[in-house]
Amino acid sequence: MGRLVVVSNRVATPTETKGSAGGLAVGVFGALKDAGGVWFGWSGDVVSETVANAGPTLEQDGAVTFATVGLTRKDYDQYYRGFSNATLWPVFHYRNDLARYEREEYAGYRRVNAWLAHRLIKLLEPDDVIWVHDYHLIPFAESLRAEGVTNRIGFFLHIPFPAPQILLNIPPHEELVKSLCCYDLLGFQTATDELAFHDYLVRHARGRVSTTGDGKSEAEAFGRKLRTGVYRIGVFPDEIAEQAERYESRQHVLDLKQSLEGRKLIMSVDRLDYSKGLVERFRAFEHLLERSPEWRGNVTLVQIAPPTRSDVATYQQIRQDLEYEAGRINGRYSGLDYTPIRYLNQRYDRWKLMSLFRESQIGFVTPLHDGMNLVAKEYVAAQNPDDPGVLVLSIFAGAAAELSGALLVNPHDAVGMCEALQRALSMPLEARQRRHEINMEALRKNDLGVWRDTFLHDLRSVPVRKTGRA
Ligand code: GDG
Repeated sequence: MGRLVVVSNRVATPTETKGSAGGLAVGVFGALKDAGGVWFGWSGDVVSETVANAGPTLEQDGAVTFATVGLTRKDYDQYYRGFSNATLWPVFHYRNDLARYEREEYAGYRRVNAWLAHRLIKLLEPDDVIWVHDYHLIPFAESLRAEGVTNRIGFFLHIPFPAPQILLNIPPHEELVKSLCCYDLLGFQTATDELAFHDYLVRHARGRVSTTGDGKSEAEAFGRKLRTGVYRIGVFPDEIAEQAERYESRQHVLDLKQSLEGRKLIMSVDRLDYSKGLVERFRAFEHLLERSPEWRGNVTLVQIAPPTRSDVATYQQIRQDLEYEAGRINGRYSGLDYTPIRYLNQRYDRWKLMSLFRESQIGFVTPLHDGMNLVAKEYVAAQNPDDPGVLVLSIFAGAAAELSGALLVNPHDAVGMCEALQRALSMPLEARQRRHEINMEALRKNDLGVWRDTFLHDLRSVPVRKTGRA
């Protein structure tokens, strides 16, 4: 079996792969450790051109090499802040209204992809299998192929793939899809995303899609053949359950409990991003207080929202909007000893978060669009099976297709969300337990290991190419 080479915009540090930093890093690292290999990508540093070109910096951890490069200010602005996060991210999340398109940024995006691919080449061995992650790196395989690389290359899209009519808003949509067709295997989070991609190929690229014997799809477009599949990302539920229980008796949980004075707790955790539906969520909670006076003073919403991409303008706006809403609602419903919304604009330790989930009666997860949403899965895994909380989940999270024990809501319907909260707050123990069991079964059946191993198995089964250029 050849080595594994993982390519992602950001590379986890060796310490981050060891435990509490995030499930994904741990999951991907597990596969790297088994096969041996390289994790390649941006270090997160903005550096001078000389330093950038001197990279990659190598750090060895057993059979795994962490290989990172810095980006120049111009590359960071055009590739990361620009086309990736101000064009692709909003459009792929159906927020064309927040997207901008600049030709220079797109050119920078392609230039950085080509440059990154070139820097990886000297680390590659002939049998390596290459697994590229996410929207920052759509043209990466095309750049490798242009340099004659024939290795198997797979791509996993962590965010939604938009319906063609939405994708058409990005002027170079055809080039992007053509670039995707340079991969051997494309993985999507949900059947809806895969279908949207097929739809584009058939209706806008004169492509063909067929089903293989093993239920996977084969596509042909732009003179290239590739496979596509649905690989729903998961978590390691038993590890989360264990850690959440272990942290349950720590001081932070005791402090929280004491401060709640017997009130019910609704928990939400999201990166501060407009795709997560935070403003709509606050308004739904406001409806609850407005329509159900019996809950005033008796329920608290804790929203943890660590800032991300804070140098992108649309992210500054969502922060302002949210601060305004939290202030307005708290002004309206606070008492001398009661604040309805506790809005925490900071990052917390992972296991601390899981123990807070365990303490709460509701996990309120209502993105407007989300590839999967791991918070929803983490919330379920962290519950105490003897007295589990209820997950209130948006129909627009990829996770909604699996977690049929959740109360599903439309995040644009404030009253509907408020009704789901009312239902969850007064749900009898037996019903909560039944729903929790259904959700846990789904998590165990399709955990992070299954996601990773099926993708890699399918990628390794693709016939190897004879030439780099497709
Ligand atoms: C993308 C896609 C897809 C959050 N706050 C803190 C913290 N987190 C952790 C959560 C969770 C992760 O970050 C967030 O994952 P999500 O899946 O919810 O969302 P995105 O960041 O948008 O991820 C998404 C995912 O990729 C994987 O494919 O599911 O759809 O958008 O693990 O717990 N972790 C810590 N402190 C925090 O304050 N430690």
